[in-house]
Amino acid sequence: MARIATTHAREVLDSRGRPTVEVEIRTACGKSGRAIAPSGASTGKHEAVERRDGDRHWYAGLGVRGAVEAVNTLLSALISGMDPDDQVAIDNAMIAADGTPNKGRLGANAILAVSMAAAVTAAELQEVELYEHLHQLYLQKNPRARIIVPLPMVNMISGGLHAGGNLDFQDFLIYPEGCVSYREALERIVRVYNSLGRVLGKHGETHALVGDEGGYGPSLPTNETAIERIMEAIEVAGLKPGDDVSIALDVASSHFYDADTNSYRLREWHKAPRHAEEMIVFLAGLVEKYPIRSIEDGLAEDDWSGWRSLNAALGRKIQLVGDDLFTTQVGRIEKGIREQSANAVLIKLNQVGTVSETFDALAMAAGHGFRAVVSARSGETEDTFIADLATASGCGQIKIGSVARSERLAKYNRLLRIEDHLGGPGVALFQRRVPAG
Ligand code: 2PG
Ligand code: MG
Repeated sequence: MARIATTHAREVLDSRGRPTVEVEIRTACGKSGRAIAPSGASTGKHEAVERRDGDRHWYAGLGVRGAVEAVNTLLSALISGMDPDDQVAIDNAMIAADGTPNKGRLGANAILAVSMAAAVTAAELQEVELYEHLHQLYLQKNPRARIIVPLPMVNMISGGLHAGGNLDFQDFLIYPEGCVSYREALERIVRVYNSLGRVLGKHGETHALVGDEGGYGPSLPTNETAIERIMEAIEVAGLKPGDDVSIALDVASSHFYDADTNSYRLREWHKAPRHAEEMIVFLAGLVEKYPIRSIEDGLAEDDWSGWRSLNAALGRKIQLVGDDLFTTQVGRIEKGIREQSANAVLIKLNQVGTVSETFDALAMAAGHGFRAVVSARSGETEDTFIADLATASGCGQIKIGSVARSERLAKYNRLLRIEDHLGGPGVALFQRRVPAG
């Protein structure tokens, strides 16, 4: 059995130039694995806590030297001598050492980077691809899982907290529909992205500036205008909206939800307070008019009764994804299943803080006919772990951001390598359409 000899963390930067935690694990036999924790901007209230120093003289308080220290002292000693293949034991030991329900003491950024690095090291030891190793791990929780190259849900226009508040909705995305391979799907996405740049330019709208995830960040009068521009871009690219390319939204509505009045305040409503029922009518109107296949966070993170009505209204027609609602926590997903609040869950490793708990969330979804979308964060790095995770779990969907900025392209390119490794286009199992619930 190979044993962990050293675990070393350092502070590195994410795609917004903010510090994050990188961890490198080495075994006695000289194998190693490295991983970096991502970081969100539109974070959910119920996420595991990312530990930051708060020292204003170091990266304006955003430093992670405390989290790095926690790895280099406590966690390093804790997992020394353990087998990197023993993912559950490593994760459980770290959870126990932290001792809080939200990993706030040692920091979810510290714990997650160690957890991911252990998986990368185990794959290195076995001399298998990371997705193959993750698949073996996941089979223990979901024996029916298959290896599937995921369908990408790709950001075209950014708003909300990712683009300086130009639009209320956070992401306007597309799905390539019915492609025979991931390689073909990616080409189609880039075609629409480039066409959208020209369409925005034609309308005199900014297309030179991109948001945190590489989507265009124009100021548009309404959220619907963004959908209109994407529809036009699909057609200009010579493709058919709905058949060749469909649309998805991440409304990220927790950020314009006003808890005091239990209402949603959109700029196009002049911030007049409107209740969940009116938001549902608004979203249903968009679904009626456009080929929208998926809506994420259509309502706020604790508006459970609103979500139930939303799912009753639209859940049979489209995918309704809980991101801030579920925050990748098994308990919240279980509640959503029980209360029929949604039909899909967004999966983000750092919302829960370990690889094992992420698998628990995926298995919980799969076991109850819930769809799952593995997702990047708006603060990302060159780390490509999620491309392997999505493939390994066979969940069928991934959300990485747009096809610009290398922290995004690193993952898109990793999926090209994975497809190739699995036998190439047409041979590898590729998710051609949004999976049925
Ligand atoms: C989301 C994510 C990714 P953030 O809301 O789904 O787009 O954003 O990482 O800022 O939470
Ligand atoms: Mg979201």
